[in-house]
Amino acid sequence: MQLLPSILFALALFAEQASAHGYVNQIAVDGKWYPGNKPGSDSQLGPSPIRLISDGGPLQLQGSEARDFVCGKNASKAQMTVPANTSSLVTFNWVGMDGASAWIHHAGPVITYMTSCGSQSCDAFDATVDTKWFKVAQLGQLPNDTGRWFQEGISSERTYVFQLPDQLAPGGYLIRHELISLQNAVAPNGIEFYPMCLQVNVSSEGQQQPNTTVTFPAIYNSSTDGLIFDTYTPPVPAYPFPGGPLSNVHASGQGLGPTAPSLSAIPTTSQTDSASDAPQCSVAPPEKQGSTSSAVRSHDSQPPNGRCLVKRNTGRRAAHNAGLRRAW
Ligand SMILES: *[C@@H]1O[C@H](CO)[C@@H](O)[C@H](O)[C@H]1NC(C)=O
Ligand SMILES: *[C@@H]1O[C@H](CO)[C@@H](O)[C@H](O)[C@H]1NC(C)=O
Ligand SMILES: *[C@@H]1O[C@H](CO)[C@@H](O)[C@H](O)[C@H]1NC(C)=O
Ligand SMILES: *[C@@H]1O[C@H](CO)[C@@H](O)[C@H](O)[C@H]1NC(C)=O
Ligand SMILES: *[C@@H]1O[C@H](CO)[C@@H](O)[C@H](O)[C@H]1NC(C)=O
Ligand SMILES: CC(=O)N[C@H]1CO[C@H](CO)[C@@H](O)[C@@H]1O
Ligand SMILES: [Cu+2]
Repeated sequence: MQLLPSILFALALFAEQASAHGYVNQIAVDGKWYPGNKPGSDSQLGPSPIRLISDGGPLQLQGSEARDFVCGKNASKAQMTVPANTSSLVTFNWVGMDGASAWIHHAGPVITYMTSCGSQSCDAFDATVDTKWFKVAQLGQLPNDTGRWFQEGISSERTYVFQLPDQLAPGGYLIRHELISLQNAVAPNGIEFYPMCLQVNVSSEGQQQPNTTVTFPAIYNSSTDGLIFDTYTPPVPAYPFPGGPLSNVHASGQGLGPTAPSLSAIPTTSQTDSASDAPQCSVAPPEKQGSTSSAVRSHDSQPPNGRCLVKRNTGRRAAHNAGLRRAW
């Protein structure tokens, strides 16, 4: 059995070469959807609140530009800044590089940060210069379900949902939403980062300011926990999240448990994906008293400040499990 991890690692590398990674295709605030543009699609830009990246491949610790860790590869400012309220639900629709297939990676954390655009309008805000971010949501492993991660739910449901902090001060914010993929992180420089940024304008009566912040790429250095991690060899330890603990400014979590409102379905067409054969995908209704919700609570003492919707379907799940290790 000692050979198993290295075999899986080799298979993972193979899967990596065969894949083309992905990006956030569109987003919703409280169920209202806004389109994104396909990475690198300079010539056919439509208005979007999602900062455009030049390519949906991963950022790596060695070989990627420092500025790309802020909002993704060669990220450019977006034209729209979309309205939101404190406690609004923000949904990210992750897709594979063709804009229609599902996100392929399963192992790794899902982390979301925010920063104020300050006195500037977010569509003019340059985030690449010493921008200070606070962490508003993070999810890692499914508790005691060794080797499996919430990110798998982004692959199966295509969405990740989190709630804006309930006491956030009003104004323009960039939301930096990041998938980190660990399938190759057994080895140095194998970890992959996929950050994407969204521009929102928050209406609020709140006044809360973050008391700790981080900058990118400074938090990713040789002393950062969690950048080399073996997710294959049981028992897999609890993942040490990079970027520190959740900020004092984060969602209460009340809106994402059993009482979460229904989400509207993902639009199947967008300005960048006009293919009518795009797979129909529905958003799982939030579970009533599901295992995920209670499991999230028992994961640690934090409420589920952000979570993806993992639809439980045993038949599909069994089939998925069969392919899981190869797919990684
Ligand atoms: C980066 O984006 C700029 C426009 O914002 C574009 O002119 C340039 O070609 C892009 N570079 C790469 C490497 O994609
Ligand atoms: C924000 O709240 C106001 C007042 O309740 C509401 O009219 C508006 O639709 C909300 N906006 C969003 C994006 O949910
Ligand atoms: C942000 O929202 C506030 C309050 O609704 C509004 O006054 C302001 O014009 C908005 N700013 C932008 C850039 O949309
Ligand atoms: C390295 O990262 C850690 C957190 O990941 C951070 O506290 C520290 O300041 C960073 N060091 C440098 C030199 O940037
Ligand atoms: C930040 O705020 C949290 C919650 O109010 C508090 O527990 C923590 O000690 C504060 N940290 C600093 C550095 O002030
Ligand atoms: C990944 C994870 O949640 N591991 C936990 C499994 O349960 C043990 C004992 O309850 C915890 O110590 C681990 O942290
Ligand atoms: Cu990838």
